[in-house]
Amino acid sequence: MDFEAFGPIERRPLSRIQKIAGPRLHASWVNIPHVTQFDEADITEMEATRAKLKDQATARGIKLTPLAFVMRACAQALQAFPHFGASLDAAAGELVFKKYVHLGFAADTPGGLVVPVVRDADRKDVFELARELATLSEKARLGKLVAAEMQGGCFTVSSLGGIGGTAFTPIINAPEVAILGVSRASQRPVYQDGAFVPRLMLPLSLSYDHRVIDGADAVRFTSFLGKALADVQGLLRAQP
Ligand code: CAO
Repeated sequence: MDFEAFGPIERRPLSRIQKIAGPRLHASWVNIPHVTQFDEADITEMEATRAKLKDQATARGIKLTPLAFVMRACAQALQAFPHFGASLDAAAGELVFKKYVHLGFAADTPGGLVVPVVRDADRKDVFELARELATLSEKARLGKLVAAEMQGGCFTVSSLGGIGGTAFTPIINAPEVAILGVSRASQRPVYQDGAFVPRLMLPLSLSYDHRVIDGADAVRFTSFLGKALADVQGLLRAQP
């Protein structure tokens, strides 16, 4: 396309990350039948508890962000719904179930989008998860992640909640079969016991591979996440 015919232009090369991620995102978009399920979670108590724990976390050098709680809830949901962490081996006609819960999270870096992986997320509490999220995202921003730190994920969380938005349709990070998008929490009127009360609601956008997951299970999964995020004591309970 001759854009110069219409006015001045400038050409800039894609970043190294964009060159790698672009074809992968495209392949996922065209090869996987995506459906996105929207839902919301009441995180009023979770955020009140997080605020109470902030000083304790800071004393341990940890920034306790909502993402750590969301990752904890996802680890619980993946134990309850193992096929959301599986991979499809279409050639063999098999689903591959993994006996581990490694969770990826999308990190925005100056070079582009990368997905570091928190290993054995099901065995980590919110403090450990928060510490690892901070360490990995800092490494990502500095361009210092090694390949092994971006491999082996079972499921990905993409949080845009720190920036804004109400919902989006995340692209599945193949060979995974589902990804959770998180948008910005906001105070909303919720009808409870005959009256509207202000509750802090977190928007969830779950994209899934419809060859592996059906719509009913997707809603069961987001409903489970909603309950898990509303049960802050459950999120804080020590791990086996
Ligand atoms: N709703 C409301 N506020 C939220 C929130 C949510 N869902 N999620 C985070 N916040 C708040 C945090 O509490 C924090 O506020 P304070 O500093 O007052 O405590 C602030 O937003 C910033 O959070 P953060 O960005 O430091 O931490 P995080 O754990 O939410 O996110 C990371 C870490 C690495 C995911 C993030 O920095 C990032 O890169 N996000 C972009 C991911 C992305 O690009 N996804 C898109 C992929 S598809 O192209």
